[in-house]
Amino acid sequence: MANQIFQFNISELSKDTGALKETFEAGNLPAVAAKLQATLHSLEDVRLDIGVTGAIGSGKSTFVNAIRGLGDEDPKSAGTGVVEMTVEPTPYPHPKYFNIIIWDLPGIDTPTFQADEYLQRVVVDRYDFFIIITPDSFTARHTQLARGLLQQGKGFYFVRSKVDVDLAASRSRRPSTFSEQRVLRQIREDCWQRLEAEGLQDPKVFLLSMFELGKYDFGLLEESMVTGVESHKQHTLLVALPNLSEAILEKKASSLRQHIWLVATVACGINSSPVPGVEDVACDLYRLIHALEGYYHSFGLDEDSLVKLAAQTGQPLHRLLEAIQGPKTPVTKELVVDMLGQASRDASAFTQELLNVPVLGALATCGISFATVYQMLRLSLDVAVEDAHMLIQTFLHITENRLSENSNQ
Ligand SMILES: Nc1nc2c(ncn2[C@@H]2O[C@H](COP(=O)(O)OP(=O)(O)OP(=O)(O)O)[C@@H](O)[C@H]2O)c(=O)[nH]1
Ligand SMILES: [Mg+2]
Repeated sequence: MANQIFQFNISELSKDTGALKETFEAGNLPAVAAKLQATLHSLEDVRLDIGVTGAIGSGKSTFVNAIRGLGDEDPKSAGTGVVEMTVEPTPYPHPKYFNIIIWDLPGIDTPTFQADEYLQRVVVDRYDFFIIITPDSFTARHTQLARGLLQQGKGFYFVRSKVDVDLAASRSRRPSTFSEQRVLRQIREDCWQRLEAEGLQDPKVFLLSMFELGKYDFGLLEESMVTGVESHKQHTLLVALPNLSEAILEKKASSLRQHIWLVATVACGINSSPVPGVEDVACDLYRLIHALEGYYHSFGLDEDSLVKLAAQTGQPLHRLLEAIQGPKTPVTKELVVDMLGQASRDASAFTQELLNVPVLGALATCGISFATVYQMLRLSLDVAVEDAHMLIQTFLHITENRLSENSNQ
């Protein structure tokens, strides 16, 4: 099993960095680690800009906040309300991943709206893709904008917001025959028909309530955004997305798992020093603190995220902390040393497997360190993934948020 993981990852990575495999085989670990460090940095530095547009009052700013995991009252939130708020393109960096910028764009419903002018005004080239929001039917203005984006080669997703309002209205008007699925299907079909009537083929439409983001189509939107973005930006976007669907948790886990060997090589190959109390293991503890903090941020297990989740779900923080298996304190050197000590007890069998992989012969010199670090990261990631699944199932009651009717997206 371990052999397969390594062979897969090495061949994947060597596609990107041609000389890497040769360097590995030449046994030059510092050179390999330096290259991998550059790869890690480039993964962390990728910039991503998302433009959020739509009519005045459609819910643009509320979406900008929600996708960054913020409520309306957070100091870093975009202003929201019933009077027109967003007049100029305004950048809102993700609170944990500053290289991801969500742009709150002006409304598209000015009397003289022209898509070309609008796109020029908001500097269309700046964005990786757009979200076009409406709380009611899509109009010619939305499709004009979409066509403008198609001409510029920019991707976009349509969001039909405030579906909670439609559902509540329908429920109160026709309580005896109300069917949530039927109302959602009608909204979806109306969106498709109007967009297709305006000449847009196969429009991607996602039904959302910004106040119950985990329901309806948000998980599908997350998956589509990740798949649609350029491949070198996928990991960056993925780890930053809210943990509101089982599918997104699994995708995050798989992307982070693929990087474990990379982090372990850098941690053992650069700035490594003996780990006190853990025999034969030398590594860079700060690199590991950074990696573990990355896991906890991405899966919403850091203190800030747990405090927010407690407030959102009305649960006392200590209940959430009792329920998680992973660390309940900030990641310190002492904690990492302790985790390495635990991992070293299981690492020796793994070390043997590792040394049997020919291309990793270069790592033989630091085989025990590498195996221990790898094992620690792998166990920590697995626990973080389990905790994240448990949190969304137990506290957010999300088990499956795919709608069967949405099968054509
Ligand atoms: N019920 C419900 N209300 C929503 C939803 N999304 C936004 N709202 C509310 O709609 C109002 C307008 O939302 P904003 O996010 O300020 O809309 P905007 O598009 O940024 O508006 P401008 O900046 O004025 O163009 C606010 O009162 C929001 O709370 C939703 O999905 N459901
Ligand atoms: Mg606004």
